[in-house]
Amino acid sequence: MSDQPKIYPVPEEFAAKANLSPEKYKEMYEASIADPEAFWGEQGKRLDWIKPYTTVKDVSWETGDLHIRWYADGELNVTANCIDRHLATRGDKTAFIWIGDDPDECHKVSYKELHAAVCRFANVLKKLGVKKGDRVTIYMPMILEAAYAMLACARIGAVHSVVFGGFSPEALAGRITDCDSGVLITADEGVRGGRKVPLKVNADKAADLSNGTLKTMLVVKRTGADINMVEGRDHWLHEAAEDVSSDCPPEPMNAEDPLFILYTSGSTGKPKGVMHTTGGYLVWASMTHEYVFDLKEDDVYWCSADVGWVTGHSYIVYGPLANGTTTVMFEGIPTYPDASRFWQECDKHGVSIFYTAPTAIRSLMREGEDPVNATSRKSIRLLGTVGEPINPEAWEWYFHVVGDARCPIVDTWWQTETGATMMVPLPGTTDLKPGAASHPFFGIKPVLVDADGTELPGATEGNLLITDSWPGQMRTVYGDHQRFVDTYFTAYPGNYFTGDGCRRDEDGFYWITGRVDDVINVSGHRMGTAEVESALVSHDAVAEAAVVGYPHDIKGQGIYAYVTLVQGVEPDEALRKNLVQHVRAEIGPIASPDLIQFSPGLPKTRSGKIMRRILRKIAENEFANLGDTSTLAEPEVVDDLIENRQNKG
Ligand code: 6R9
Repeated sequence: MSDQPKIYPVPEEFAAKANLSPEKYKEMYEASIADPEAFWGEQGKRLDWIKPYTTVKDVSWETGDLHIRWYADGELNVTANCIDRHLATRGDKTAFIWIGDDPDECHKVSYKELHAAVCRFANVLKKLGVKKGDRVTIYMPMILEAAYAMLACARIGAVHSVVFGGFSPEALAGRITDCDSGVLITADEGVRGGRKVPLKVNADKAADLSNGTLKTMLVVKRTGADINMVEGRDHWLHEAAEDVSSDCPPEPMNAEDPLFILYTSGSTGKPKGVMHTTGGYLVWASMTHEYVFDLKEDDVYWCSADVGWVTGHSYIVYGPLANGTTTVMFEGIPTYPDASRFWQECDKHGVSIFYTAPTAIRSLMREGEDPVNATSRKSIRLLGTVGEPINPEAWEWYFHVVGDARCPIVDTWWQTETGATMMVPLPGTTDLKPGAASHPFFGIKPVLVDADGTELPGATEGNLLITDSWPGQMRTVYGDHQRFVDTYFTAYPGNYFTGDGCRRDEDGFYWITGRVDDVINVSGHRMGTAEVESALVSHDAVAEAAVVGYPHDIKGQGIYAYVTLVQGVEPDEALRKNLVQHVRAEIGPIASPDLIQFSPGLPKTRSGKIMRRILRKIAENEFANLGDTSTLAEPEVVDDLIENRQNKG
């Protein structure tokens, strides 16, 4: 790559029909910053309110009195907005296209059918005793019932906590107990890439580990596997739904009532329960979905994420349904049965908007152009990415090979905490620079600062802050408001600290450079190094562990673990495998260390702090560039680390 990144103008055919223009973006953006009250007061009207709001924004980011409220006296129901209000005009329109792991399996659900399915599911929850405000954990494969379960909770005012189906029983149990969730919705098994995932078996283990927190399990039959049902605790959905009505009135919710909790990794401690509320979140999810994807009524929209992540919440379920969109839900993986799968399905269903992650693009790129060229992809008009910075090579491949240079790419930067997209090259409004998150969405004011919090003007690089609230901002860390204050509002008082580094170029485009904290991004999934470390040290053979990220061709970042063994234990290959297995069991396969280096000692300061900077450099193969090592207690440790560095696979 040359140092000068390429610039692509908006493809002409796209620009001619785009909802936004550069002028319109500028006008709306300026209005959103000049008078947020007026701007968001107007945007709130995109929803149907049972009781209209009379106040718009009530926010303080002062650490002593931190509160975030939007539309605070309004009442609404999320599912009334995502389903009921479409029935008159879009009742027969397809809400979901479900695509099975097996290419022969596919199922369409109209808005009318969605209404009945969600109402029935909601009535089952009621029958099981679920009440407004109760926390319900959802541990599901990518089947329609996962979406029905989320919507059924929202229908009756229960708070859902979706846990990714790839997480281990231990990780699931931790999330169940943290939010005191008495009900779990799961399936007998999941199916991905032709392989079965033993969800109910995992759920049973999690129930045992939850110390009695979990009282009720609702089980969806997916594969028909022979599973253990516990009398009095476990219920089959199909049996429980036999005698319930397909009508369930939507519960009126205050705009600030919780909608969901979603656990995400941070730089310290156990995962945080990010809490989102009802009104502001839905305004934000629906508005960003409309503008980011240049939405038209007849679009067939496919976001390939899993509902276990925030992208699945905002951009498979809530945003698209609030906008009456036809949204695709895919059970499988991009390379099964072969690397043509995405594009074959796009052709089959006439997908017009396709949104995926850089890691998926890189894994397909490795298979070459033939699997792509074997398909038409003519229906696609817009492409998107999310989850991590996209490297320019992958961007170019996506643009030229997948999109035939006809389709803009929306590189959407955002976080679980932000609810939905914060920065993006809005389609039709800007030239495209491969790898740049580009420009702020309406209402978002980014600022770059140095470590002391001094604002850096012009073309520069620094830590990324956001200066003012937006409706879809997380409201708190569930059960630990102080952690919310400490994590996001304390380092740079008066601002929201994203944890990301960012560069602003001479044209004013923003480029996310990656995390500046101890969070690594593996295949677009956030992983706290501290979490992997504590999983490692929970193994009997391990005395100490330090985990860092290193560049990985497919995953973006790989997990590199330095492990010091307890006295008397000899390192060998069997132990290495055993440690990987142990981490998988503690957290899940996504946390598997890619490389483990056994090291007699770790580089520490005289006060005992591990110098991660040095460990990162060694993992990155940058021995010449270790920086200041003068504060090391035992400098010779570093020589050993360099000598025994593991090779990147
Ligand atoms: C939506 C989501 C958030 C972190 C975020 C950043 C990275 C996400 C990105 C991106 C560069 C993009 N990230 N999208 N970096 N360009 N388009 O991924 O949420 O799982 O909470 O991760 O992911 O580092 O801080 P989440």
